[in-house]
Amino acid sequence: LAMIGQLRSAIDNDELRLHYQPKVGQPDGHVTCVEALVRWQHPDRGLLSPDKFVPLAEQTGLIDDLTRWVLTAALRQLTVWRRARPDLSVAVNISERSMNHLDLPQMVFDAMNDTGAEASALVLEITEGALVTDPERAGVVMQHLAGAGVRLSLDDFGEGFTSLHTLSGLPLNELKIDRIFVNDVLNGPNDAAIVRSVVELGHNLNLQVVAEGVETAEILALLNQMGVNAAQGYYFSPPLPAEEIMDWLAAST
Ligand code: G
Ligand code: G
Ligand code: MN
Ligand code: NA
Repeated sequence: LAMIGQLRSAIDNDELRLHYQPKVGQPDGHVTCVEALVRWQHPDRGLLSPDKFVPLAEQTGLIDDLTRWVLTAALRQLTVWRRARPDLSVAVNISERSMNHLDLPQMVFDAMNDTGAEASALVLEITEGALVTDPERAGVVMQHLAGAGVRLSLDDFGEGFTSLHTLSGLPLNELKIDRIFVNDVLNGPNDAAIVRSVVELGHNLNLQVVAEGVETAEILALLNQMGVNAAQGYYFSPPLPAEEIMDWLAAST
């Protein structure tokens, strides 16, 4: 496919862009983390969303180069932001394939060295699905990263089938409740019970619990009653380019 070669040169030629979406602390509204979400500024097709090329990168092995690019760009941006906001951290999404790569920790440490970023300023969001293929290997990778002080978040939680045994053995800091449940929390027959249970489970395991895909004030109010630690979604802000997210942060605090 022509697209593979184009993606290869897009990575090499800095045609990728990062947008950032805040995780808003609850109930105080203080933002301590922004999630980096990659886009491809394609010469003919405009700004492409990750759904259009991240799966391709996963299938072809380009994902390691893409992840390296994202980590380096996000940490470079973060070191600039931290001069004004020393408590800010950045979250980077790690694909299933990279999660099962024993080389991932070294790639992360290299990106920290190249940018001068501290481990504690980085959160890696690992989709729950990444733990299914080889939970033991993923556990080894996570232990290595956590041992160096990198924070780990389990993304899209509730979508997969992580056993409670696996969950309790992993060095996690955060659970992100999948937006499917969050979206239906007011209307779905069981979604409120699911979200409430996940918040309680997370807190019993000493994890921060983040709700993603929050779109209305009513949903946010219910999530606050349930005790979520942070919320993210269009209600607060869509993913925005670096300059715009800083304006948003300045205006919101
Ligand atoms: O930004 P958007 O909502 O369109 O993202 C769609 C999906 O792409 C999400 O599941 C998100 O986790 C994933 N994604 C976004 N950026 C990255 C990235 O840098 N690396 C990986 N592996 N996935 C990403
Ligand atoms: O899987 P991950 O959490 O990384 O996915 C992030 C994706 O979710 C991004 O592509 C982002 O655009 C999308 N997103 C962020 N906030 C909302 C929201 O409030 N509603 C919906 N439907 N999607 C959202
Ligand atoms: Mn994510
Ligand atoms: Na998610």
